Amino acid sequence: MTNNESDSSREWASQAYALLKQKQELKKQEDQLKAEELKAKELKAEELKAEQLKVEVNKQNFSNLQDDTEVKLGDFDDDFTWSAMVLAAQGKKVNEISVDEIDWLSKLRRGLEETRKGFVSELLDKLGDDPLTPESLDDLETLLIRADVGIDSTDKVINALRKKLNEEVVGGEEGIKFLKDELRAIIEKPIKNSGTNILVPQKGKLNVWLIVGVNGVGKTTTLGKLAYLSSKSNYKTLIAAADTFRAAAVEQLQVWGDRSEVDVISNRSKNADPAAVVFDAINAANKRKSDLLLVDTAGRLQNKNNLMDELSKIKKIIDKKVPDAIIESLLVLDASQGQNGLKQAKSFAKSANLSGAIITKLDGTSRGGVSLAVSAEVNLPIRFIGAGEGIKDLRPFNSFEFVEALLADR
Ligand SMILES: Nc1nc2c(ncn2[C@@H]2O[C@H](COP(=O)(O)OP(=O)(O)O)[C@@H](O)[C@H]2O)c(=O)[nH]1
Ligand SMILES: [Mg+2]
Repeated sequence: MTNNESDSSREWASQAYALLKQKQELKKQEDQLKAEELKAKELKAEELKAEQLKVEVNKQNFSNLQDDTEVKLGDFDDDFTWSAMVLAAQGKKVNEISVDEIDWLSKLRRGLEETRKGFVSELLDKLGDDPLTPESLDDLETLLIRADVGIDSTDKVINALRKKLNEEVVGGEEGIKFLKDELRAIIEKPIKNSGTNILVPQKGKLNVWLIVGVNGVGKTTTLGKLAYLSSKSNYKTLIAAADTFRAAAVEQLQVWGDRSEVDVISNRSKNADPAAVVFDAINAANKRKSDLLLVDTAGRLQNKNNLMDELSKIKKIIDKKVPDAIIESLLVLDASQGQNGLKQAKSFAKSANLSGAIITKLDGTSRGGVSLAVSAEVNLPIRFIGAGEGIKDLRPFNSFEFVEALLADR
């Protein structure tokens, strides 16, 4: 190797060394950048998780109001024991159960007592502890129809039981359990189809819930209870008084608004246009970044076409003003109207593009079974049920609790 050659190779080596150093430096910077990026991502994920947790908590609050200032625990009675058992059967831990939940379940059980008396007690007498017979199936069929469960769902249950009976001996106890499962499956079907287990406002968007139904079924009352449930669960809530037909409707709604500390957007001038009220309410909701706008609507049946026109006009306004709003059209049905409620559901479903049902007045009626008919024959998910006139007498629908309350004596 000549001197020249060794110089140039030293040169090369030093250049290579510098290049390598540079590369290493670059790699170090790159790694650092990557680490920072990762950290940022982790932070973002944590933020997201916290946000989700908040949403979850709100969701839970929605179905599990923790505010028990008004509610007092009753005696440690049969209702209490039953309610606690139903909650436990769903995997709830003792420390997750609130007084409100127990109170509500007791109320629901008492509310469905009339339905139960005319249905379950007789059923239990008939079925007893003996194995089921084809005759007892006939009796059961009659009972289900009488409780307004509806022909479709009754057929489904009876056929399933008959099939089971052909394959094996079915004891009374086992028959009841099978019956409960079948009934629950019927109510759960539309809920599963909807892809949403419990209806809650979606965050980051305006949710508009149209409360529809014929006169007197409990729309305004239900809306009042929903406003309370929603604002207590930290959703920014607003009410639109779009029933402009009844003079006293706005006052009635204002009372509920005051009770739940939710503002009511209304237009008290005579012959105000419901769609115009909704227009104003959407402006207000946008300005305030509301999560949920509850719209009370009129329900005069004598001019049903007008009613449907009105509803579609309201929907058009919402679509135009807030295209990404999430609209729910919830049909309110009065359980005490039995088969009539089913008829209403069918006619509204045809023209009002419903997304769910709310069953009210489950307290003190003997026709709670209509909930099953609505699920099976109109394919509507039941979202809430009301059992009383108080502000807390409305809860997200839970098929397990409903069926247990319906068949509570066993
Ligand atoms: N017992 C009972 N009464 C209810 C229930 N929901 C509403 N009501 C009553 O039913 C009547 C009509 O209710 P309202 O909300 O004005 O019906 P709307 O015409 O559909 O708005 C009122 O007297 C309410 O107090 C409920 O769950 N149980
Ligand atoms: Mg009303």
